[in-house]
Amino acid sequence: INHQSEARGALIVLEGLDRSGKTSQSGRLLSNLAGLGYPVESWRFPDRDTAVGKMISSYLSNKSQLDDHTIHLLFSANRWEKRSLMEAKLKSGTSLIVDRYSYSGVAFSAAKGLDIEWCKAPEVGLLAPDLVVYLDIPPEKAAERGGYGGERYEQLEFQKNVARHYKMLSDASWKMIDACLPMEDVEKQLKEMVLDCVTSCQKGKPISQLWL
Ligand code: Z5A
Repeated sequence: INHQSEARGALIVLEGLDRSGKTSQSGRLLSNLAGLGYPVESWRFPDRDTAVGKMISSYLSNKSQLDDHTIHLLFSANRWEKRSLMEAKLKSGTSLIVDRYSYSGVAFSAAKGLDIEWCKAPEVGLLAPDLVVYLDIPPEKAAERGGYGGERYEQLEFQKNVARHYKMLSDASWKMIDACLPMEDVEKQLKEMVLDCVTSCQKGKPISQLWL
């Protein structure tokens, strides 16, 4: 099969609490799609390699302090830095698997008490995902998984609050996967959902923008 026609790529976003398995599943999905011959890349936000990303990274590891509004705008700016490249990739036929996006931006800042509409405003005009998959895990279960607790935000009460805000942001278009299932089961469900989405993008579904 030739997947390399003028067909555009799909923008696939994985969301979920810390330790829900986004990184693991991004890797598996990347191999699965690449194995089927689809041009695909895996991205993540924050992108810690840019100048803005370095400020975010320092904040997350508690090496610097920033006002809640300031860090919110930096997370958003970090997505804007990548917007034109993202659009170019999609138009050239490459699908992108993105680990966290604007929904993380809003859910985490709103969980700190910032107004949700204020949080959404700087995201308006970024590219809208073609598919949002939420890896659903109770915060208590996530906390039991390895490596939890090192960075800012990795605290149970805060994660519960983030989960509530994700629920407020989700709509009927989101696909949910029970992230407590074995990794292979999550992988299989994710692959099926994503193949459907990639196909509809190839058939000409237009690229749209967030929250307009
Ligand atoms: N943040 C924000 O505030 N505003 C924004 O705009 C954005 C982000 C974009 C850094 O994110 C923080 O920035 C994040 C949100 C905030 N803070 N928190 N919390 P990050 O992306 O750099 O880090 P992360 O997303 O929190 O975490 P992570 O460590 O990458 O988790 P994960 O990707 O979801 O999970 P994982 O690494 O694939 O798996 C975690 C462990 O669970 C690992 O040991 C796995 O082997 C295990 N695992 C995974 N799946 C399973 C299953 N199915 N069964 C059993 N065990 C499993």
